[in-house]
Amino acid sequence: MPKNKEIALSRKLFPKEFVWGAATAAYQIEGAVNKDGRSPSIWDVFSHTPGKTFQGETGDIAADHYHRYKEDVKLMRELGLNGYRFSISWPRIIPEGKGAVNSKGLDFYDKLVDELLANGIEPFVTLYHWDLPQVLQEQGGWKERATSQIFVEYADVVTRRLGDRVKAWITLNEPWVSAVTGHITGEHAPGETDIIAGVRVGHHLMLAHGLALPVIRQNMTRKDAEVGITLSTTYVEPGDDSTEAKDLALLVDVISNRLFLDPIFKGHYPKELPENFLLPMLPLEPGDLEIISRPVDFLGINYYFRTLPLNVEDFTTYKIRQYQPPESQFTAMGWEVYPDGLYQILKRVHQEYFPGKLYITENGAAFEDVLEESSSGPVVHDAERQEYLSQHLQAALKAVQKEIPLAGYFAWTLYDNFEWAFGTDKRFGLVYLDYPTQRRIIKDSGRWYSRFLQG
Ligand code: IFM
Repeated sequence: MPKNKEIALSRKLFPKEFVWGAATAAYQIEGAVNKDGRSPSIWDVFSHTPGKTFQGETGDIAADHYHRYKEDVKLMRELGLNGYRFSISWPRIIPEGKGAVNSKGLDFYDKLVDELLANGIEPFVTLYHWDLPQVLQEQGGWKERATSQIFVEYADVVTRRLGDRVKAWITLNEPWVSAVTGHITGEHAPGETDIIAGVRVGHHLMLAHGLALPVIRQNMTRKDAEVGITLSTTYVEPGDDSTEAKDLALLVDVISNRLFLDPIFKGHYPKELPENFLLPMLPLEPGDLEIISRPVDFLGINYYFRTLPLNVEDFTTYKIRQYQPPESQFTAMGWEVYPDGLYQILKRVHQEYFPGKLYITENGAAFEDVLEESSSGPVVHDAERQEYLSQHLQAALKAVQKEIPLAGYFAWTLYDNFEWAFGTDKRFGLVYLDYPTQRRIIKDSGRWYSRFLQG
């Protein structure tokens, strides 16, 4: 770790009210899948289907957060966080997807929010982070327009109960991933491989977001509350000097970044989409784009890596060959470490879309962590993750110094958890999770983040 970087990077250089947090998602951490009336989500069904996840792992127990939330909030406080981004499990709240509300489900999040506030930690709540109730999937899931309206009912129930205390509401996490990885490549739940399904899902998610906005606004009675959405982003550059790579880079940028940025902030799907591609499949109805482009208070940016497209391997499953710079470092996910991409994305989004306020709602890296014994107890020396965080915080600082309205940073993730199809094989946490004992061990990167936060 270069010392001068650590010295240059100081919390004091960021605005006083900057939110410093970590993020998680319900299915990745909660476990307790059969507890207190929760029904199965699409991820329960998918992960229990042989061959879908690493060694057939599931989120049945995960980090057992449902039972250990108090201990986890204590851990956040120990780290010095003043924000925590988590998601609500829809099948805990409305087990049948629509209709009857399960008060025990609401009670859990009620207690969690109170615990956070009592510890000086602002709750940032995502309403949908990929765990659709399975009963709704059986009726067509997000492919059906009706699901957008059902989401509004669910959002209404949750925000009515927690709206007096939650600082920020995030309607959806990474709708791109729900649509593409869940319905086109099939690597995520519900595991479909149909481009038409993917396009319908993407549009209905956008619609759900727009339809829910006024309802959430009405219910968020906390004075300084905000509502927005979190999108996945990647910084795209051509993989080489060929015309093919340059053209493909433009298209990949349109598909990966602008597909949802444009409708939300400009009220239309990207005009650069080839005429006969995706657009004819859109289940667009009059007035949809006005709903989708209703104003938000902030945009959440999830940034992990740069994309360097060379050529197309198979467009129907969105397989693109990429250049891998030999001098670059890659994480255990095979993602290039490219901190300047974070700055470039923030700058570009600010200049082209004017969201007014930005949060980095996820940023982090998986590396091969090794748990070691030391005289003071178990330790994880994850210097690569520490360096990753430090470099990305430098990029965030540069954005702040250039007057980009960045208001917070949430590391992905608080502790190791169920990394979707990769199960427990990929560890992104600031805190190591020893799954057999459920022991939480702060990694060196977590200690570093904590020292940074505590000045
Ligand atoms: O674990 C995921 C998270 O649920 C959504 N964003 C990317 C993370 C790392 O893959």
